[in-house]
Formats: sequence, structure tokens, C-alpha cells
Amino acid sequence: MNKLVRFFLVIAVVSAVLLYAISSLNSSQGYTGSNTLTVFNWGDYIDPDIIKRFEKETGIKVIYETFDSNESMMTKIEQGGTNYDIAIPSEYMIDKMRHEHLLIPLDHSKLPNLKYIDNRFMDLPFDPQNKYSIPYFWGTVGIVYNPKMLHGKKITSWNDLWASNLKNKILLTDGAREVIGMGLNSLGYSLNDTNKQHLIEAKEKLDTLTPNIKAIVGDEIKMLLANREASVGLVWSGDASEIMSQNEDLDYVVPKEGSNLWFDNMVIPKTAKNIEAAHKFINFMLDPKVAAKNTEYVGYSTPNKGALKYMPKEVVNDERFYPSPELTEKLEVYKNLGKKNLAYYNELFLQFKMHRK
Ligand code: N2P
Repeated sequence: MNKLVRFFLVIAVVSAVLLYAISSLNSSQGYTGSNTLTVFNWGDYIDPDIIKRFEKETGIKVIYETFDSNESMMTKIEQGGTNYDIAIPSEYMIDKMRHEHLLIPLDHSKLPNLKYIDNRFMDLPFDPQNKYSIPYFWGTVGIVYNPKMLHGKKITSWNDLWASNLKNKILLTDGAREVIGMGLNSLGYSLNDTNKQHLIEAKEKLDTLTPNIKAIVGDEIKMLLANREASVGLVWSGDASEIMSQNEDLDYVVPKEGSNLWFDNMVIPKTAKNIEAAHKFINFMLDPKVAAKNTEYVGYSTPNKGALKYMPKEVVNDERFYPSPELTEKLEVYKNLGKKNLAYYNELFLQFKMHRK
């Protein structure tokens, strides 16, 4: 081979390697070309096999990223640095996002599987006629605990958490509305209270719970409770069901003063680049068999009535995780309280966390 040919060969190989490196770098940074879909979801909130199946069936590559609170999700979408095609916020954040024009209206004609969603979860006040969002999971907020570790004592009220025998035994989910909400509910106030005096009172009451709190944590709360690192946790219902499937001693209760009923829905944010693929993804997730498989893996409650027949009877009939409409009517759904009030909840939550240190 003469020198010139060898020279060009080397150049060709080097550029091929470089091109490959650049393209894989782009995809890991959330680049959305025509055949990719960027999904932004809560941690531990999808069966990874389902993503693979979607990719195989549609030829669309999924780039998957997670968040740990509605607030952090919102910040990323507002910044607009990543082209998220799908996000899965909770109801009050969906209401906020649609008012701030951060969502793309959905084309229901591309979602034939929508018929499988139970009417009970459709057309709710945070998104009339489901113009912008489609139900994914739903649930409550409550207390998961180990009656054995509490010498058989049953927890029924938020105020039970202040008991002196629970020193350093409680884990809290790292959510501003959940924790401040617990303070408000324990005082008999609404989860949507915006009265400053009430909110300060709730924060001060939470401060007095400090000796009993072992940690405020994210998704690792499931592992810590299942491994008996703590005996009580403030959790979302689906986390409780997941933990309870690993440790049968545990129980889950929605305290008698009341609690939160929440809905997490799929949306297409304004950042989307592949709206067609986003609709395909939503419709795929609505397929009853897919929804049943996802529900079994994640442990949360599905709004998909078509999925229920593919699920174990004892799961579907467990009133702790599939509470009846009569029960859920007594619970409160978070409202979008507006920028100022939501910021105040976050500020109080931060102050409470600092107080612990
Ligand atoms: C899953 C978190 C579920 C969020 N890890 C409940 N809204």
C-alpha cells in the first residue's frame, strides 16, 4: 500500500470513530432526533422491560431520565435545556404547567387505548377533559409501619407519630407538600391551606417531631424500611405496597384526620421534539397488558380498568391500595396554590430540614 492510500485510510477510520463518539454523546445528553423519545419520570416508576419492548415494537429509541420531586421536574422543564417529549407530574403541577403554557394539547384520536382508563380518573379539575394529561398511576399518602417493632401498637392518627417511644424511628419522604401537609393535617388544617399563621404553626409542630425523625430520604426509603432500618415511614401508597411485598410484617394506614389523594399523569411538555412518538408512548402505556405488567413491577395503583383483570385478585381487592370512591372522597387532592404559596411551602420545608441539623 502506498503512503498516500495508508494516510487516507487512517483519516477515514479516525473520522468514523469520532462520528460514532459524537453521536453517542448527543444521545446521552438528551438529543432528540426523529427516532428518539426523551422520557422524564419519577425514580423507580416504570418497568425497564416495558421501555425495551416499546423500543423493539416501534423502532423508537428511548432516552430515560428521572426526577425526585414535582418541583425539580418543573425547574428542568422551565430551563428548557433538554427536549423532554414525555413527563409524568402530579395533578397540582399539571394545573400549574398548563396555566403557564408549558404543555402541548393531546390528540385523543391517537390514543385509542384511552378507553381502558376508568372514568373515575378522567376529566378531573386539574385538567378538564384531559386536554393535556393522561392517567398513569394514582394513590394516597400515609404511614407504613411495623406493628411488631411497635409492640403491636396500631397507628391510626398523624399525632401518633409524636409518641416518645418512636425516638429516631421515623423516615420521611422528601416532599415539601407531603411533609408540610402532614403538619397541617395533624393540626386539623387543610392540605391546601394558605393561611400564613397556620403554615407557620404546622412548621413549628413539625420541628417538635425532630427527635423522632431518623432521616428524610428519596426512593431509598423503601429499602431502608424493608430492611428494618426504621419502623415507621411517611410514604406514598405505592411505596408502601412495594415495601410490604418484601416484608410481610408491615402495614399501611391512611390517618383518620385525612390525607392526600394524588394522581400522576403523562403529559407532553412544550420542550417536546417528537410529538408523534410521545403519543405512541402514551398509547402503548395504556395497553391493558402493558399497564398490568408495569403496575406489578412498580407497586402503585393503576387507573387502567382494562389492566385489573390481568392482575392478582388480592392486589386489586386490597382496600389499602385500591380505596373505594367513598373513602377517597374524604381525602384531599393538592391544589395548585399559585407561585407564591408553593414557594412558601418549599421555604418552610427547607427551614424544617435545616432545623434538624
Ligand atoms: C415513585 C414516586 C411516586 C410519586 N418513586 C407519587 N406521586
